[in-house]
Amino acid sequence: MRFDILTLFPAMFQGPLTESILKRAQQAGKITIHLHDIRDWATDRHRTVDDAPYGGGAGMVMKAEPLAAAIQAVQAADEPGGPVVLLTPDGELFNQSIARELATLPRLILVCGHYEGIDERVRERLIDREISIGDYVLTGGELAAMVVVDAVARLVPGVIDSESIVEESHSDFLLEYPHYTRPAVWEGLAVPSILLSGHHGEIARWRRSERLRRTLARRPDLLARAAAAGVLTKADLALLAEWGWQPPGSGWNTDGHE
Ligand code: 4FV
Repeated sequence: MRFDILTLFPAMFQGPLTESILKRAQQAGKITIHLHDIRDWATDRHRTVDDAPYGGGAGMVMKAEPLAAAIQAVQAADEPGGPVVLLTPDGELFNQSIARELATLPRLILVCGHYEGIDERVRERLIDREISIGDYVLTGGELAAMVVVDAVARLVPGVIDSESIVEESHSDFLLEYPHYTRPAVWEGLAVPSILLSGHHGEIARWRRSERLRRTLARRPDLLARAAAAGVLTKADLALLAEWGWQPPGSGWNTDGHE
C-alpha cells in the first residue's frame, strides 16, 4: 500500500513512521510512504502558503492555489489513484472499521491542514473524504495523519502477523482481554491460574468472558454495537444476562427490568 502525505512540516514524520513495525514494513516493501512539502508548490518568491481569513478573525488560512497544485501533482505522480483524505476535527470520527476499510486500498493521499484550516473551495473541489481522530483541536493535521497511517498500515497483509489482529480491541467491537507474561507472581500479584493450565479451550472461554466483562464495564456502547452487528454468541448473551445486561431493544433494558 502506498501513502502520500501532504504537509507543511515533513520533518515531523521522522521518527513515528521510521521506527519499529512501520520501518520494517517499508523495508519489506509492504508499504511505501511519500512525504510532500506543500510549500514546494507555492509560486511567489516568499513561497506563501497561508493568508488572512476573508471576513476577518484570528489566525491564518491555507491558500487554495499551492495546496490544490500539490494535490493534483501528487495524484498525477503515480498510479494507482487513491482517495484524497483531509484530516480535520469536523471529519467523520476515525475508528477500527474505517482503518480496516482503508487498508484494502492500494493508495491513500493524506492532506494535513494547519493554522485555522484550509480554503473551503479546496475541500469542495479536491477532497474525497474528511477524517477526524477525535473531538479535540490539534495544532496541525500531521499527528492525525500519523495516527491514520499507523492504524491502517498495521492492517496491510504481512505487516504484522494476522493472529494478533483477530482478537484485539475493536476488531469486533469488543475490548481486548488482559495480557500477562513472566514472572507468574509479581509484587504478590499472581497470573490467573487458568492461563497456566494449558487448557486452550478454557483459556479461550476465559479470555472471551474477560473481553465481555471489560467491554460492559468500560464501553457498554460498544457492546450494543456488537449485539447489533450480530457478533455476540448465545453463550456471550447468556453470560451478559447473568451480569444483568440485555441488548438494547430486546424488551429488557440493560438494568434488567421491563
Ligand atoms: C484534527 C483532528 C485537528 C484543526 C486546525 C489542524 C487541526 C488545524 N485533525 N483530527 N482532531 N486538526 O485537530 O484530525 O489546522
